[in-house]
Amino acid sequence: MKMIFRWFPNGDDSVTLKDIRHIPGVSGVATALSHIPVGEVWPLEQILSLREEIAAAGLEMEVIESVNIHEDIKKGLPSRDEYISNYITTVKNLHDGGIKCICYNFMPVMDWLRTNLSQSLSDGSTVMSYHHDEVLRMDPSKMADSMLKGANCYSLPGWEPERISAMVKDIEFYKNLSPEQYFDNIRYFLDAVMPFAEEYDINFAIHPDDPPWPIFGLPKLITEVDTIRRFLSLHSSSRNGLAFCTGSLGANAANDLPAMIREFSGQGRIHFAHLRNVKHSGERDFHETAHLSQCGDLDMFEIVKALSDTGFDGYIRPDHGRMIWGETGRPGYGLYDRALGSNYLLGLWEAIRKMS
Ligand code: CS2
Ligand code: MN
Repeated sequence: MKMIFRWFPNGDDSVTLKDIRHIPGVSGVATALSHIPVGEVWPLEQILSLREEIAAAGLEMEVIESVNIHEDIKKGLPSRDEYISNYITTVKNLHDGGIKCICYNFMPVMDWLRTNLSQSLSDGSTVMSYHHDEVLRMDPSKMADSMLKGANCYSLPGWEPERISAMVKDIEFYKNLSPEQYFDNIRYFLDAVMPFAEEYDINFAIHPDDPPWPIFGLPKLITEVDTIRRFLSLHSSSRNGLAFCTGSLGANAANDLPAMIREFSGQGRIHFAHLRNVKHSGERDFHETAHLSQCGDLDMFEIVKALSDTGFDGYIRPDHGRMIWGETGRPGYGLYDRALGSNYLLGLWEAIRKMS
């Protein structure tokens, strides 16, 4: 297992590589060439120069989060073949650049969604939260504005300008696409790309839908044990795996996360784990919390134990944290609370390993 930390290059992060290097036990970063528009090839030179910058700080770059999937692939349009071919070239270049794991998602239109990016907790910290009633009242054309307003001038992963401009039209498009067709579209993508994942020894880790239920009538893929089983069965290669995000899947209290980890990690299909905690305030309402079990509704001990018991040897990163100690930055991605979280998780990992 390697503990890594998400980091955004090109000055688009309040956290520096030097800061990350000071967190004990963190060996590398999950990062991306996020300035390249979705669908274009990532040039090898740019991958190598990012790798050098990270190596110069004493850290590894083995995980990409994310190589986003062009909307035409998700929609199943004829133009998808060209975007898939670009994707495959990017995979080859990433292999040549030493990458071992690619995280991606197949969420239509938008990536994750929250209704408040800085809700105050009783301890004075702020976190991101989600209230389903507010989403039902949301005007999709204003949604991007309200997300970006709370982003403190940093980019928000999954809320890239090219997505935002097409958002309203895209929501309409998906109204005529059945969940079956959506599964077919990801199958088409996997059939094309997985042979190259094999050839280039790269693990693919799909991120769950966040939140894991339909919004604006959009199809959802990775939400619970059944849909994950179905997704994994679309392509039997062990390279076709998961980024198991406890905060995303855990937003649905019915998901038994340790049991899911035992099943999927036991099959060698979890390549990346995003560990964070959430507190439910209603069936479809939650806010994010510090990583400790006692701060939210997820049992982080059982989650880490399930990973350890099943011989997990992929990457873990602390996911969204609180904003604390006066820090300002990209919501969820400050330094302090994620640093605390990583070391709590490393502590659990060490204790569980030594006791087993
Ligand atoms: C999110 C996502 O939960 C998370 O990690 O911040 O943006 C995530 O990075 C992507 O969905 C992965 O493709
Ligand atoms: Mn995540």
